Amino acid sequence: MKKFKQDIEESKKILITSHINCDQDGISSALATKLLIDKKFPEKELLINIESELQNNISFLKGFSEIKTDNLADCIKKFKPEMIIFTDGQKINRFSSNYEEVQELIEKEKITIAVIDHHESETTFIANHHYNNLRSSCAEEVYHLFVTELEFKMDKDIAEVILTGMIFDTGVFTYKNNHFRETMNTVADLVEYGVAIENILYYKNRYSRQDLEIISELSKNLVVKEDFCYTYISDKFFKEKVLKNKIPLNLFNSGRHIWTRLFLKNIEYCKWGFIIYQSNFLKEYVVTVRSRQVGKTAREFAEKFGGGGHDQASGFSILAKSVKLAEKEILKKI
Ligand SMILES: [Mn+2]
Repeated sequence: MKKFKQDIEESKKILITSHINCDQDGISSALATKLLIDKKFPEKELLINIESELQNNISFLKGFSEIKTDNLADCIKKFKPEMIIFTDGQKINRFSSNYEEVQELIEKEKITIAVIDHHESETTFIANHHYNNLRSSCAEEVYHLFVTELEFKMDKDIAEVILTGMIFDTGVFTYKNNHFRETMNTVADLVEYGVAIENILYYKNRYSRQDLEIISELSKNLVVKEDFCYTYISDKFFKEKVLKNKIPLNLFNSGRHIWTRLFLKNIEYCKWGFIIYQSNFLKEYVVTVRSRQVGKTAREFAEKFGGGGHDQASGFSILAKSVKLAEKEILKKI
């Protein structure tokens, strides 16, 4: 990793990027990389460009507003970096819709490539530097690479960026983690810089009025059976709120995601459950299924209808003339 540091020192312009459909860990790891290099080498020209819509629930983080979201190949042509650091992914097609052009530019301009990731997947990068220890978040990899190994200096803002990536990618430290003790030691380090976990969770768990409208619709239509429950978005609600754009589709999706995450598996003693809702295509209903790690799996149920997914999280779609008819069809097969 000494060579990595040397390559940073020798590059005047460094581009930092993360993947398409960028999540909070991708954004945080790119931001932390930029802030750490900037603190050590303030004379460098650093730019973050992520070819993606950005999750704005972490827009409170330092440097967020300076992130560019242009096409990556166009950005490389304009900015002319000597080095590119890719974070939170190790397949080049995850980083741009025209990744072939990105690859050509890298070869033609002999750009130094560094990849920082934490996924198990195979890599398709020919990188000069590759850092991946399969930790539970990329933000954590960034911390250990720059701070533990290269001894770059930290501050409270950088600590907040890193801890945010960690919190989002670990499901607030609840997902299986083979490096749990190390993760918790890192949290302790970060908190000592003065970061308030409560503040990060506030931004993570903030609800809009539209979210609450959807939560209330789904709660109102809830049916609880012996070991499962289900609910739906009524055709009337979808027509009057979503199709008339009183609740734009992205906010509609955000609201039902929240209900799914907070309630679907957690009602009374239900072991599994599902939500029926209209997609933007008329007369096609989408069903989201979730189950606890006991009893029937969500996947088994979804497969009965030609769907699929993971054991605990899956889905399918069904054609029906109304949501009540979709409900009837589904209940027949339980
Ligand atoms: Mn990640």
